[in-house]
Amino acid sequence: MSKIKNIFAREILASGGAPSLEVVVTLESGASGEASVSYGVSAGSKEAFVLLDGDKKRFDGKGMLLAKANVNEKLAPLLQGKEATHQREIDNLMLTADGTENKRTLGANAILGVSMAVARAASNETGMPLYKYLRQAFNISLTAYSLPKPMVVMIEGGQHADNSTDLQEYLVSGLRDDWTAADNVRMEMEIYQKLKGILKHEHFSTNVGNEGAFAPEGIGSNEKPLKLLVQAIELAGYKSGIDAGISLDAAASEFYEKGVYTLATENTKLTSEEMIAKAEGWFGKYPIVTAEDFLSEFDWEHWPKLLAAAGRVKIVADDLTVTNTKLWQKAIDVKAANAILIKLNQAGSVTETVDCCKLAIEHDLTTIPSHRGGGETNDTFLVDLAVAVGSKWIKVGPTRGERVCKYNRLMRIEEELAG
Ligand code: 2PG
Ligand code: MG
Repeated sequence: MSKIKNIFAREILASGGAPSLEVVVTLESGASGEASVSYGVSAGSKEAFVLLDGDKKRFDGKGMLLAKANVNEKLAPLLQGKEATHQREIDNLMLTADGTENKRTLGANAILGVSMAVARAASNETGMPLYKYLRQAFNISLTAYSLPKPMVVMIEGGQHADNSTDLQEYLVSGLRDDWTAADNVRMEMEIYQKLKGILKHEHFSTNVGNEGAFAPEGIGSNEKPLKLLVQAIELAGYKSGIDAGISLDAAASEFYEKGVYTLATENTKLTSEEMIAKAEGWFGKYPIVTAEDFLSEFDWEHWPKLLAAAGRVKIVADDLTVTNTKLWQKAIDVKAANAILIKLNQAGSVTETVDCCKLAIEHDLTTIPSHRGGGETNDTFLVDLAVAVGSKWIKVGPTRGERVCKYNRLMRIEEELAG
């Protein structure tokens, strides 16, 4: 048990070359914790508010000096002397001080940075690894520890690349429960390398997008990547549908307007029903295991129809539910989705993120903690969270330091749990 002595924020850089926030929390005992905050490119409209400076002369308005000042001048004095292991109480104090539904006053970047750094400091204080500490702090007992399998972005388009697919992400998801996390990671990277060879052979660029996945310019088809992934899985010596499946993140809110889904690369416009029919067709033809945001966050009424048509495929909500317990409860009630993408910065505090995961656990639904597109950092909190709440997968890009550090953390945890 130790009280918070000092909280300090600094502006750092995130993966896209724009600022983010890093927070250091020091306790009276001398223990400390550090955390940094990520943010997205194709963010959902109801995500917690990221406070940016708006000063066009600095980082084109994307500076985080206001959020930094809110940590150093408002949150630090508020929390000094508070018991670091009382995470829920600390988060609640910050939410009350903010006073808005989406953290507009202090900024979710400021609040989350403090929230994560407090959890790290407390875990260091208690001598427990973060995943173990989180289970204890939030009394997570319904699920056992689990080592999530990687869900790796292999091809990216949409807002994450130029002139690639309309759909945002094509991923390979590990399926073998009887393999180690390290084996699953190895498989993914072998598939990624084979995919590179296939793309080269077909004269596509192997340049990468925001998340380190290939962004084949001019591919001109939203279905073609599915074929390429099956080929890559098999060429790498794995069985598609048994060792590895395919996941999709359409990020469909980005190409939806007033009931119409515009697939610009194919020069096609589809209704919601036609999108659902497209999904069903693909589900029958490819080893697809999850489909995320296949419909827009503004098209709630069609989500239940998609879920009803999905069969074995898990329907994942991301922009629809933005790691928000109320929206997730609504999605569960209306049967819009049976899996949820979890992003700490969508929620804006550790407590709210864990509560969203717990709601999934209570309903026996799937959680998938995820990286962010253009504003990711080297922080690996999401991996410990995934282990703590028993997530089935973690969604992260295949290359670049801010992505592979997540897989490296996963393999370290595996080693630690094996004793
Ligand atoms: C998503 C994410 C991460 P972004 O839509 O799931 O891949 O993208 O962080 O840009 O919202
Ligand atoms: Mg998404």
